[in-house]
Amino acid sequence: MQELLHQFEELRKYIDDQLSRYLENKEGLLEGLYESIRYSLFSGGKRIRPIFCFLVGELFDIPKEKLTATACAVEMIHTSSLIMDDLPYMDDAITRRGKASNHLVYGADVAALASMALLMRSYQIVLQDPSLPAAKKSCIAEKLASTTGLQGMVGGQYVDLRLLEKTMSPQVLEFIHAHKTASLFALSGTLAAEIGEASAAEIAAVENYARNLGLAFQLADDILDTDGSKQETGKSLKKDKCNFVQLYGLDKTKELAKDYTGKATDALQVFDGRNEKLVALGTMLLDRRS
Ligand code: GRG
Repeated sequence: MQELLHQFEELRKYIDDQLSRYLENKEGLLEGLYESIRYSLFSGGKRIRPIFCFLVGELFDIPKEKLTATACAVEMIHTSSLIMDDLPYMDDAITRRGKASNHLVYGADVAALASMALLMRSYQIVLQDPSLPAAKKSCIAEKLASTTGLQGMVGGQYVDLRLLEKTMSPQVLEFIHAHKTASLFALSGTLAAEIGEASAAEIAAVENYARNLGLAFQLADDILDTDGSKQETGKSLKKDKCNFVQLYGLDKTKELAKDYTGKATDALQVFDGRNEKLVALGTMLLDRRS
């Protein structure tokens, strides 16, 4: 386990360096906007999605360089969505990762631009990546767009903002988290599998693992929202209109998180003998306190 934690730390450093490289500013007039982007991008995120991308890459012996743009693109999308999610006309959150939300430091106008710029930059770094063949790049860009757009995170956020409070149903809540959270997890893993020329069965196994883990991750988030502290999570708590704990209670939510983690682990059987790191990642996410 110690070895794995060390590997994650090394990967985090690598991801941070690469993100800095992708966000180098060569235009003085834009410095304020870059500052706002860097403020959120380098504010202590766990980098779980790109780490997952690299772990799947290991299953298929993909050199790290070939996954760098994709892994960083996913992290840019994640940060873009956090900045937007915190805006006054969305969740109106005042803290994120233990710091004031982006819009409280730079203004809602600049925060919205920072979110938009990160999203666009994510597509651009994939499309400009010299290590990927053109067909692969357009396939990745299409998947990035569908996961973030109407059929993905934007759709999930709409249902969250407009329909959740009215219905308070488990189906609606699952729809929201499948689209807002699990879909980006799934994308990180399946893109790595596709870059590694995995078989259809292997890609399906990674997707199955990631979708279940993504939901377990969200359940753990809702548990932390109830029994965690602001110091642990670094964000405003109890802002949810309706979450799994409110629907099912704390004990049942903990049980469900375990069930989804179990389903995620089961999906890895096809990688028998080389799936230990992904199994460990599942346990770490289930037990996380931040
Ligand atoms: C701009 C792509 C885009 C989408 C617009 C605002 C929106 C639609 C969607 C919101 C999606 C969202 C914020 C989902 C929450 C996902 C979640 C559980 C975040 C916490 O992830 P961690 O714990 O965060 O990995 P860190 O801080 O470690 O990076």
